[in-house]
Amino acid sequence: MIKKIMRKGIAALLSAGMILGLFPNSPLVEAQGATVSTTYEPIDISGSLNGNAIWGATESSLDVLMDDSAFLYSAARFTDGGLPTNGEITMPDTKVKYKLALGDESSKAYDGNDCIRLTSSSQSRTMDLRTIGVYQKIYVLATAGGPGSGHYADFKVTLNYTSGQSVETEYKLYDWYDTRTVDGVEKYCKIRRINKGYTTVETQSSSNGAPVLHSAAIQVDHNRLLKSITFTMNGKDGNPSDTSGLYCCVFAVTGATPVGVPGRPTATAATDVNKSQDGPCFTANWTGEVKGATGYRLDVATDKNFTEILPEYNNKDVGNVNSYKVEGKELEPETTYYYRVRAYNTNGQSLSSNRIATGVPKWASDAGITDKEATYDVETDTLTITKSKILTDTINVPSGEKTTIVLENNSTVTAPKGKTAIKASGTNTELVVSGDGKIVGGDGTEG
Ligand SMILES: [Ca+2]
Repeated sequence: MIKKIMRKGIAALLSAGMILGLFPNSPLVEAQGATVSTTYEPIDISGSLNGNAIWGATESSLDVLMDDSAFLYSAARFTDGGLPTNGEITMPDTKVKYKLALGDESSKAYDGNDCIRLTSSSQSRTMDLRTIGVYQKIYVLATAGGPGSGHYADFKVTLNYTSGQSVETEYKLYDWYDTRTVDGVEKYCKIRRINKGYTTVETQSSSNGAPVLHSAAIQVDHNRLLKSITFTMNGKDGNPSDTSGLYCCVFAVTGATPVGVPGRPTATAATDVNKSQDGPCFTANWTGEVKGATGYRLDVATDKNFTEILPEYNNKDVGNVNSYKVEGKELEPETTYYYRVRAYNTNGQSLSSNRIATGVPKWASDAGITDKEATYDVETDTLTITKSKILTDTINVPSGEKTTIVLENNSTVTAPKGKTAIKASGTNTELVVSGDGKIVGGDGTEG
């Protein structure tokens, strides 16, 4: 029987906020194990949101503006022209799927910051990809306020790769009341807006479907790992000195694979893990049922978001195999590594597989928990403790994330003397402790 146990002391340390979790790591459209046309993977932009352009379900309309005169709104406010409360938007022609930033419940949709907003006083913003990926194209859903119909904001998107290169793409971001057809830019017309100071939907004076959001595709080097994207506003009609009254808002970013790439492979548990001083190594494994794959590329990192990839194992072509021994001078003893793979064929690479950890995360080993006493699932952020343990230090779960600790086999976790057993702090941190085991204080009292 699973019972939820939580020490009062722990509960008090929990932040009330929930992790946003706006964008799942799994793609919205996917056909596992088969060659697929194009897969779209919404990219998490939650860490970069600095603008509030959508009137959320419960927030004050006084806090919201897209440009200096109007704002968008959630369908929780008005269904006519409101942005969907699940955040999912599909473009009418290309069927590109976006996921807009929103709260974790539809009753709170779009409350708080909901876009990357560039203004004359904040002309550039870099978005770090939460999980670094390989794509053929990046789609950006954005719109501009201020240039006026027939004009545009000069808008730059810089793709920064883990290998060090940066590639800049420049395009015209048209006014949200500009409904002309532009090559390569698709319009999303199912929105309306509310004027500043009002709480009712603007009377639509035009019959042309404005306002609109613009969706544009940007080519990506699909042989490189994309690390971050920098958005820069560069003036009206190509004049960098004319930024007054211009507003550029990015609402969502989606990555797409090339057409005809293999389906996403499934990584499986590491074997032959050796963390000793004498030649640390492990074998990475994945399933071989992916049709159409002619080979695989492997990433190995020291963090689960792959921001610290080992140079030797950065998008490494390991050939058409289903396991690979990871070793070499870059590997340190007593260290947990994270890996994932992508299948490729002549068309390009699939989306990245699930991630596998070679042992318990650092926040667990820092408290004295060893790989023999616990297992760790990266995708669900779950640490499962299977043996009784006297901690050498407090377990400090990562801040800003949702972590689950499961106590199995009636295991007892004993707090270090004079210290808390488990601590969660920081905003948007959530901790769930469950299982049939228990936590006791360092003095032997029931936790
Ligand atoms: Ca909002």
